[in-house]
Amino acid sequence: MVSGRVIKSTGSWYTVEKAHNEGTIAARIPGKMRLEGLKQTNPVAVGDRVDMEIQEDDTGIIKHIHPRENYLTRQATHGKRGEQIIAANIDIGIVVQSVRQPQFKTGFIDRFLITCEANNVHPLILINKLDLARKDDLTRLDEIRRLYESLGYELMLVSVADDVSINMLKEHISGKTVTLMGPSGTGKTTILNTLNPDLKRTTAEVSGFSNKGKHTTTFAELLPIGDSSYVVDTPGIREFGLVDIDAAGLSNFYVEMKELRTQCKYYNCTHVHEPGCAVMEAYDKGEIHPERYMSYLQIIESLS
Ligand SMILES: Nc1nc2c(ncn2[C@@H]2O[C@H](COP(=O)(O)OP(=O)(O)OP(=O)(O)O)[C@@H](O)[C@H]2O)c(=O)[nH]1
Ligand SMILES: [Mg+2]
Ligand SMILES: [Zn+2]
Repeated sequence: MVSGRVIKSTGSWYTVEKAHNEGTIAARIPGKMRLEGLKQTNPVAVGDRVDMEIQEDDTGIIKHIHPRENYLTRQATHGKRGEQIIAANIDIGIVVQSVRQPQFKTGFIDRFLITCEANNVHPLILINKLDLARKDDLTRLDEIRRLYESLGYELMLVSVADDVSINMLKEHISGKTVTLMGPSGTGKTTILNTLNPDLKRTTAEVSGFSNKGKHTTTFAELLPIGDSSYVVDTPGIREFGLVDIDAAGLSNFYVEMKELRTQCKYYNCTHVHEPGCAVMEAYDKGEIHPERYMSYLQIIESLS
């Protein structure tokens, strides 16, 4: 058996890297494994560590997938049911937003953070296109930075034309496997191309009419940055779907609520209208940021 990490998937063939700079093996999975895929449409995902049996023609048959430390999913596309694993064994999940074109939404960030909390993924909030910021944007960005940093999250402001900011990002992800997720047009692919100019991946103008991107990126792959990092670019998404989270459990994934919720009178308190709610009490005392509580209420509503 030979072990390695899946860096690319075409659906029927997988590219498996034995170790950094030690060459790759083209591998397949036995038909049986496909059927075992439960909720997900892809049984093997990029980022998976696998054991392969090497055939006479030097291709591999994947026999075993190591337990995943974590993974992120998205709704399957092309009318398929279920969800698709974007990548497994992710060191940092990056949510990409832009200052303008399109304008960032804290609701999107919160949904991403909830997903990371629920999936054991370390998040980073990346706000791009700082060059487009006007004076009032800067005040708002400062507010947002203080809000998320006070909750213990990391936030970086970058602009692809600003080498200093891009180098800071490069430094931050050094040696790590990271995913880039966010709305179309926020600059995910442009950031990737700036981090590794050899990649030359397709990007698109944000259309002036709708101010939305054009959903340029259509498949996922672990792409190398320097000689120790990997980035997974993903197609833009309009909204971050929350899988397997219900109203009574949502506050588990709000870092400022998860301890408090155990002090509520009712164990299944949703912190919206219940008497004896410790979360609402904390909110009234100004201990929970209004924006976060508002986003919580909006998400609760979307869940029911
Ligand atoms: N002003 C400015 N424009 C940027 C910046 N980064 C990216 N852009 C532009 O934003 C547009 C969209 O960039 P993409 O990289 O294609 O966006 P994406 O997030 O990959 O979009 P999808 O693949 O559709 O999800 C392009 O016209 C980029 O040139 C930046 O820092 N500043
Ligand atoms: Mg893209
Ligand atoms: Zn409560």
